[in-house]
Amino acid sequence: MQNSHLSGWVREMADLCRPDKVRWCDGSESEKNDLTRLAARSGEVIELDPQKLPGCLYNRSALNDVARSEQLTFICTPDKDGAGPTNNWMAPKEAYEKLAGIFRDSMKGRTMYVVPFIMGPADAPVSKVGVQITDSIYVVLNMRIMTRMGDVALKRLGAGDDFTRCLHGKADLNDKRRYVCHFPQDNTVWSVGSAYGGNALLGKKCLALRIGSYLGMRQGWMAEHMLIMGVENPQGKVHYVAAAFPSQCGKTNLAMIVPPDIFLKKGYKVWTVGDDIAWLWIGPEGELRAINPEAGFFGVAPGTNQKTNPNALAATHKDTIFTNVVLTKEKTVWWEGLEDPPKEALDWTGQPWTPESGRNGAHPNSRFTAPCTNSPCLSPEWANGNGVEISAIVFGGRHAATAPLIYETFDWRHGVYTGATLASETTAAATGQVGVLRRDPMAMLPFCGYHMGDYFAHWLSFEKKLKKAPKIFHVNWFRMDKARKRILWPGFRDNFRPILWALERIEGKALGNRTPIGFIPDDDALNIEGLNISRQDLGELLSVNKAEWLAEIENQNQFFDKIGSRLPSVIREEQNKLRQRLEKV
Ligand code: GTP
Ligand code: SPV
Ligand code: MN
Repeated sequence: MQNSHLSGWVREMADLCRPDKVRWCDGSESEKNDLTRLAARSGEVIELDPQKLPGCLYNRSALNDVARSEQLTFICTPDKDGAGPTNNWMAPKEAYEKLAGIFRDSMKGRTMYVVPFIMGPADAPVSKVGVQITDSIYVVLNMRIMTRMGDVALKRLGAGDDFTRCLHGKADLNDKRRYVCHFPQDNTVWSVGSAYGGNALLGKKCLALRIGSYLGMRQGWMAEHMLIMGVENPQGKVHYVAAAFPSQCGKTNLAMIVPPDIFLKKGYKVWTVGDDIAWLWIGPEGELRAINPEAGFFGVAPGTNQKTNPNALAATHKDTIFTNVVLTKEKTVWWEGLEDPPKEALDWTGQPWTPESGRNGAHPNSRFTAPCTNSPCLSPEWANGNGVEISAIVFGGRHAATAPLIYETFDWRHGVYTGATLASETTAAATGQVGVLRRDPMAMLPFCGYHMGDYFAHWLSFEKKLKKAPKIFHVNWFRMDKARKRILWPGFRDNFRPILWALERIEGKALGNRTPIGFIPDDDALNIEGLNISRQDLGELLSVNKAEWLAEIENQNQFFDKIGSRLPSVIREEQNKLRQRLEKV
């Protein structure tokens, strides 16, 4: 071990946690096999059928540890204002002391794994090195898929001190003693008491979004909760789209979308660059560029099937880890929405389960961890360290009413206002009530590592720097009929249609109706060839209701008041302009 900063820190953490052993991970295949064997022996994972699902593992989490714990997630800046009104805050000294108390001796009888990793391609100038310490083999095996892990990261780090220090421990998986704490000033994350997803795979939401967004604000780039997809037209021109939707609102599905058959026949193709996180910066020509800092997909299992997302499904057929899904007798997996339910199986809690048992077999936030390289539609540019040029930014959420299927904002400021006021009904991705409308600006409410008002200002600051600003759109796949019984839009593959409209707008080809909220597809501009949808439903999907929108604006004010004096005046100006446009009609 050459790097004294790293070895010193690891020694310090080992002195705190007192593991029996410290094991440095190199990322090799033999190490993977060894760790798999150890985890299978302890029951931490179950090896699945080697013929049907080669290299695949099954895991059940603790019953109280099935989603991100937003209430237990803290931004620990020296003063409370640094974290802002939308984050939980703890003073750094208090947080270190409190968590040290839980970490102390917590790895006795266990092995401490040291996992060096890179977020981003190994050679990309914008990539960042992290080192995660953990006592969970399951976490190591996940990090191995989700990041560039092992020697490659040590090589990139060299003798330097520039790495995010990520300490993770399961402790006793007690949610009364669970904390996910971020120390942006120290480039450090401490997480204890959970082994699930974003709480425990610290490269993902903790480094790539919370610490990343803070670094981006300081250094002039952006870390966003966005998928990146390339849409290739029949002439072979590829436009890249970055889209921010809150958790469980369709990023993975859109990132891997298979266009409807009529578009496939015409020669359209979609390429996935990333499905959850984008790092964006301004390129040499004043264009917006982006990379996917991850190397795997941590995707929602329920609802994924051959019809909704065949590409995601295909990505899970080898070298994949399944968490909290149904385990069949044949050592294969199943979840709600998948074809061919098993006759007899064990549910995500390990109880006997049949399709007739009247309860879900898989947890609603059950997930697959699959390497990006398993994806049949992976973009040839996915690991290009110079990123791809973004032509369009899309914001979206779950709205039963108000927001139409798609609209185009008038300019960057109006687009930033639209992102800043993004709202969505809550989902199972986080612990808490499901289906409640909450403001989730840029889909970053749980992930912004600093003051939300400053975050909006950071977004606005790009206006001057962007010579080729992408157009900004808003979509809603979840609008319901008046009785709130039925989702009006078929969604999934057909989401390609509004996306295509957006790209044709960029090329100046498609017509849009100017409305107070932005441009909406002209009756015939949205290609609905081969789609079975009534004119009435379509009309409703593309309608703008003045009373609903005025109420929406009123509702935004509560959120603005919460942000307080650091809300940039441009955001209120944009809101006023929208109100004036609405009042004119
Ligand atoms: P995170 O990984 O939590 O960030 O989620 P995500 O944004 O990647 O969402 P994902 O694509 O996994 O979709 C979440 C859920 O929404 C799944 O159950 C999907 O089946 C469902 N879903 C995705 N797209 C659509 C759509 O167009 N219409 C409807 N009705 N449901 C959708
Ligand atoms: C999300 O909740 O947005 C996820 C899953 O992508 S987790 O990694 O648990 O944050
Ligand atoms: Mn996500």
